[in-house]
Amino acid sequence: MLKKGTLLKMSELVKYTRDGNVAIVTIENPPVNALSPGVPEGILEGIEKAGADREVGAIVVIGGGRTFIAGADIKEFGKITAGTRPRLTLYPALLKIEDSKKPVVMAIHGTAFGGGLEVAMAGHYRVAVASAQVGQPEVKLGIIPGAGGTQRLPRLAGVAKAVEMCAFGEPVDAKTALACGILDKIIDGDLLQGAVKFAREVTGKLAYKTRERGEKLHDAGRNETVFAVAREHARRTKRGQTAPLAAIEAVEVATRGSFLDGCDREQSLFQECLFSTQSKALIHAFFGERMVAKIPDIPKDTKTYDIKKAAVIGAGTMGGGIAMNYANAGIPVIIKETTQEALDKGFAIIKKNYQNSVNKGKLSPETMQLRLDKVTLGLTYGGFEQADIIVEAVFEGMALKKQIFSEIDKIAKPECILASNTSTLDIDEIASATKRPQMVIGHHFFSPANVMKLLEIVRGKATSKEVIATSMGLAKKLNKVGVLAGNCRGFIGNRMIHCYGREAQFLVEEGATVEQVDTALYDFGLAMGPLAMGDLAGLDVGWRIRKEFKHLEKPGVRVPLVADQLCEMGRYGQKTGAGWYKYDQNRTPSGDPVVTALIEKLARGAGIERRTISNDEIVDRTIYALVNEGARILEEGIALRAVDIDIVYLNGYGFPVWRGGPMFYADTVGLTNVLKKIQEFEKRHGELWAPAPLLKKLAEQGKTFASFDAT
Ligand code: T1G
Repeated sequence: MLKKGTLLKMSELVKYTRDGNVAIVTIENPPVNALSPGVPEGILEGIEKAGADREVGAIVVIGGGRTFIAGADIKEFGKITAGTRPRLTLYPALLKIEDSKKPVVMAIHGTAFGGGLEVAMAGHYRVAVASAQVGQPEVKLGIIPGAGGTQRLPRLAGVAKAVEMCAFGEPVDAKTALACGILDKIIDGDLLQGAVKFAREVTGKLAYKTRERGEKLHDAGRNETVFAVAREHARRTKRGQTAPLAAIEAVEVATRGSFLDGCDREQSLFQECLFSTQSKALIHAFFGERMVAKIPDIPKDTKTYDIKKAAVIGAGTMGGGIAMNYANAGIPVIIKETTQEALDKGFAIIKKNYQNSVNKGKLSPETMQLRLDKVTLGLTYGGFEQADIIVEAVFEGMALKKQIFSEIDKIAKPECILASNTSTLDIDEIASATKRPQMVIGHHFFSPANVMKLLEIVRGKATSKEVIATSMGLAKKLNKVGVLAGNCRGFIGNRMIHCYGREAQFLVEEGATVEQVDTALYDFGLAMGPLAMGDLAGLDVGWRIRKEFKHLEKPGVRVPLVADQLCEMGRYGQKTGAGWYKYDQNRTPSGDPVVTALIEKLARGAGIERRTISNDEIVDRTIYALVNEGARILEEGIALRAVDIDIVYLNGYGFPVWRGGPMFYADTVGLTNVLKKIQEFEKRHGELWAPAPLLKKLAEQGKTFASFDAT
């Protein structure tokens, strides 16, 4: 007889032990116990071994380390779609688990996501600690559950909850999972002990197979509404994406036919999605978001500073939002302004932002108060001497920034990081105003700073590795995606968006309407067209930057004509009620004949022959302008990898995630085709369209930006 704790290696990845009459199957596949090859087999071996052991009355399956199973091994998908790895077939294994004669108790901590939840649902019971989460996030990878998730989840949790989880991909916490029927019990204290105890209690009792439970499936009237509402919501919130609709279809099939028929339909939908470009793009984004944290010349064990106190200079839109990020992370933050009025206005906006979240049920009033209590207001540098980081978020002017950096250089403690939220200006020049350039770095947040995920971290020539490493870790703590950029005008994002916006404006000068340009890009998948985006951000922001850099403009090179004129007319966009569009009191935009007349007048004055322009040309001229400049940024080392550029655009500029980012999109079009178009534009529009040398080289070699990253 096996004594308690006897270890039998079922495979490298799954352990088999016994605690009296309960067999314990433990998955050991760090970091997240993904269902890599060998894991499903090991689980099955363990269950079969327990089934054959007369001393065993029940079985517990549990994850070793920090979590249960976080899903199929996403790293395998590329091999499957490339045909070098057989297709995923978890079904038979899950049916065998379900057919176990002895009750199988799934013990969940951390996350049971995707295939992890599907394995758990093939068990007869599921118990979890209160901090556990369960979910089917596959749609975030452009796929759907591929191992019976869309068939078992409605049987446990009901059709509405299953549609919500499978089509939108958000996890649910243990309390919700218990309430809706996914979990049977929440374990207080040690999970394994609780699960073994639970297993003993159910030993010998009749155990239901999830696939045979149908009581929650059949409410035709209600189901019809559930599917219709979900489809409408998916079309609106997951615009352009195919997987959410496929997931809804798979759940719908579960309500109509047998379990096995449902699994067949699910499998064919899963395969269609897995082999789609959208899925490849979303998986590219998933791994890219983790890749950007890896900086080749900054070792993982680089010393970092402890950020326990922050200070922000400027309580404007950006400063207030930045301060909220620190308060949200539980880091006390001082906000300094120059007048009480500006301070009060800024704090009022912070309070309104939190109240909005409370009103939407996203935040409890208690948490709002906790966060507000982290914020201290001041009109002086009082308290700055204790700060571990000071973030400057004032007006985008070099003179003012240098003055501020020279002031805080005298006040801040030696190990305090001095960060600028500048969106474009030279970090080295700002650092030159201090005696500690090694402590100076760019922390470029994106508006609204408390919402947008992207944090562009700009290293100056002198910025120390410790300050960079601290900044990358701080990004995660602030729930941001930190991307490291080199120092140049506009860094990564704004340098590229300058070219994108330039082409959008050229297109309206050449004959496209304002609405046509914005609609073409909205239909491509952008959250908002470039001209509408300018109106939202404020046309005066770009106007001020153009004036700051006027002296750098090359004579004879075409520049946009209209935006500066709009600003001269006081048309800054939404904030003044008019820009490219005119806005009613609800900020609803409409076309403005004044703008049309202005465009025609300026085009005529510049001798620009207006013509009918296709939507395809609009998309190519604007998106390839991003790609061409992105290739230059890559070649200059301003971005470490092409995927870093993609992550910037997915998290800071509303680029459709299911297209993977501008560089991934260019790879899917084929760099040869992209180069050909750019060369056409160069012939027609001159040097602004000179192909980036790296793009030209990769295209001529038949390579991709992905291959560049792989070198
Ligand atoms: N496969 C392979 N690697 C994974 C992985 C996965 N499923 N999940 C995470 N990793 C890697 C990740 O790349 C990183 O690697 C490390 O683990 C830590 O991850 C059959 C077909 C679980 C909430 O979509 O949501 O199941 O950078 O930094 O912040 O129907 O990882 O260290 O080299 O994110 O603590 C469905 C995806 C798959 C879950 C943990 N499952 N993962 O977050 O750590 S499809 C998912 C996550 C599927 C079935 C279908 C998160 C996490 P590296 P991390 P974390």
